Amino acid sequence: MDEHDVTLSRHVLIREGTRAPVTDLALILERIALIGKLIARQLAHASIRDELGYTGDTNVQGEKVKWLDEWTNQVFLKTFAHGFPVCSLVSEEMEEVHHRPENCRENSYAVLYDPLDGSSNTDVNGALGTIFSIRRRAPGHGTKIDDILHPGTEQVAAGYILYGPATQLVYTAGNGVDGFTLDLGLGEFVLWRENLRMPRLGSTYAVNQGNLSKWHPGARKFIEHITSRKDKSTSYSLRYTGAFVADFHRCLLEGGLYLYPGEVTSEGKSKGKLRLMYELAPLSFVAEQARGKGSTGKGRILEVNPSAIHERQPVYIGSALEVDLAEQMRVEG
Ligand code: FBP
Repeated sequence: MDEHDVTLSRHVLIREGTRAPVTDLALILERIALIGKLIARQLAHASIRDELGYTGDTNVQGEKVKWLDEWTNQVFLKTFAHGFPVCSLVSEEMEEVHHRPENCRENSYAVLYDPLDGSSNTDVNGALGTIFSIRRRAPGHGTKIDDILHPGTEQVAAGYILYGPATQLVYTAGNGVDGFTLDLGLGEFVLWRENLRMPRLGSTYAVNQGNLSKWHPGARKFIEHITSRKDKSTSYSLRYTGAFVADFHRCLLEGGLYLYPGEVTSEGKSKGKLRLMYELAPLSFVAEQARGKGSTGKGRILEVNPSAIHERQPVYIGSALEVDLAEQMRVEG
């Protein structure tokens, strides 16, 4: 081990200004790091072990479940089985909160997560991710979730793991954003970048433009506006991977915008696809801590008061100037 190699747990323990005690954070992030290593290893072999494709089940979102969606969710459940100080798990793949009363103490936490983001990429060896959000639990809450259904400003930590050519973990605990790369030889996440700052302006945007006709006219005008520039230096290129985590990671490093506008329903309402509690709130926390922004198109995602654990919202997230422009152009009316 090179003396310069700063591992994740060592870095967490010396982090200042965090929203939760670093000893609690180190325990929780160490388990999330282990989950990342297990998933990265599984993804590398899934194709030759016939672990791709669908299970035949449908999840709480009404989506067909991929084998890897199910497997990655089980990894979270097993890894946090003896997971003090985490006593509750909320997953994209589970309808209800998974609660472990034996792990409850004065200082207890819930982990809300999307075990495998970008699952349409599993069978084509595309980029994938895991997204996590850590929140305090009020003592004596049991399986009731009213103490979790609060705005994203109440997260104590959040981040993601990107399974790309390298496996990288990026997180914030309320005092800046740090990035780590999995050193396969060492089996450890080693510090790669500290205090990441998102450029205020980028030159790429990520969106499923195939949904254009379903959007609010404001969102269509916005895309037209940023793609109609003749001058190469101010025009935008489309970069869409099919995985929110991978597209967000590009915005974090190079600037730019990821958007998933709402689809206008017959009642004229705007229905988002991505989930607020374990996709949008955690990445908006990271974005803001890196001087970027996360918006519903009408306002700050971190100020949205959630009404349900699997609530969806439209999203415009990335460089501050692009998100401001989207809001000014009233993309969601
Ligand atoms: P999952 O968490 O179920 O993968 O859904 C989220 C997501 O896959 C994002 O990662 C991605 O950006 C988006 O949905 C892709 O949606 P679409 O296939 O409609 O473009």
